[in-house]
Amino acid sequence: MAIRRILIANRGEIALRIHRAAHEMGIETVAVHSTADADAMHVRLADHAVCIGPPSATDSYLNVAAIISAAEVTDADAIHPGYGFLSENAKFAEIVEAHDIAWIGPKPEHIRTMGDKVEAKRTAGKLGLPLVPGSDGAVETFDEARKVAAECGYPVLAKAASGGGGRGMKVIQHEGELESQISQAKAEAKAAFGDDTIYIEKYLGNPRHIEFQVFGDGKGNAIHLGERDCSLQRRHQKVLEEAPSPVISAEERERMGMICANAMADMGYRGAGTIEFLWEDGEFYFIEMNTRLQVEHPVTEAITGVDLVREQIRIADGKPLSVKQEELVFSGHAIECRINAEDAFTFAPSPGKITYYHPAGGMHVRVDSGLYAGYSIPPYYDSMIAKLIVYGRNREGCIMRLRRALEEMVVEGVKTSIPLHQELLKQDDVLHGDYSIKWLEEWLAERNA
Ligand code: MV4
Repeated sequence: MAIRRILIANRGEIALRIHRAAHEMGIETVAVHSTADADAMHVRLADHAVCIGPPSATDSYLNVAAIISAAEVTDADAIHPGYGFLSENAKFAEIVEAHDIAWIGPKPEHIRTMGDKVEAKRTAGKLGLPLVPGSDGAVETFDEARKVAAECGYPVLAKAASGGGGRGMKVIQHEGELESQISQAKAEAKAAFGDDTIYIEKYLGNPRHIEFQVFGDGKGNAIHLGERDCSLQRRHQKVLEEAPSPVISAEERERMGMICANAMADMGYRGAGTIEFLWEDGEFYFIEMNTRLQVEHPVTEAITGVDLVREQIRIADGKPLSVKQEELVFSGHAIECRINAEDAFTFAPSPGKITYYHPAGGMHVRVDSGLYAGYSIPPYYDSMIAKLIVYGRNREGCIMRLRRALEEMVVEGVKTSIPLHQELLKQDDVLHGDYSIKWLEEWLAERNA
């Protein structure tokens, strides 16, 4: 019954992160990897390793049959999907469970609901989460769109129901461009997702991206672990995340957090989830829910002391949440810098061999990374090679320590985004926490002008 051996259906730092949690619980691990990842750190550390295909993710990390076969031959009794790849694939979750393998993730029905942004918004509304004003579900005709747009006031946004990550999203500034923008949104959505369903929302001009971490036991109990501010993004890629948000008071955290936790309890949500909001002028507006562990989960771990991966495994094993809401204490401040193998200012990818590596260390400094000297970063996957997570008693102390840690960290052989982070942490707006989702791209545009 109890989980003894977890297959990790992922790669890179998150595969290592999951391996560490498992081993700390006395659970064995199975690494599955593409031919390009045979020398990865998590493959070396895992108790068992199975090569599941060639470099292309479609043929390896997205290859359902190969992954299920690997679980069968290694006698794994659970699968952790990490983030990306198959983590939010409801069909895969169903297949895993149909093989009597524990799925370390939410119930497939909840993954499916939240994957459809129209369904997600309807569900969130029913559960009492505040929504962005807009259409009640999908918009079928231009007339209907015009009516909704007039009600919420221009500008509005056409969004793809199957979207996420900003694809199939079009701003409509005024009624004159409504038909052309909707047609374009539909065409993009059809091409990207094979589904041209769209819905309409009031366009928020200068919001922050603030997300709440939630956890449910699947039996009607749920907690929240506060928020993360992920507003510093470029092309929908987060660059730096922090917890708590510089603009959210303890009262506001408690109020919104409880709305989120109660919503998850009501739906019987199981496992880790993130409820994403846009925040503008003191108001929260639900946009999406992610039914997976997120890249930036360590900042929440730093300020709560809760090991989120351990918690995921416990819940998949039928155990209760290890912490009650009243017992959770938010303390101090944490910031994560995503370190990518790319040019710090052109953002061109920079794969290749690491000739020297020295991670930062010291008190309250965490580096999640599978890097080592001699490792070759393959060109086939995303460019994130390390996460530097720093904790401090307060935001100022955290930033001072983060600057110190960035000075210490050495990655040679490839270009990295370390210089970008060093530059960012000198900017007054960043130091003051005074930024929205537009800040980074505007700053980069100015700096390249
Ligand atoms: C919005 C918005 C403004 N108004 N919705 C982008 C991806 C998707 N997850 C939601 N997104 C947005 N939805 C309304 N009604 C602006 C964005 C948006 C954004 C959101 C979060 C973080 C970065 C962003 C960058 C550009 C646009």
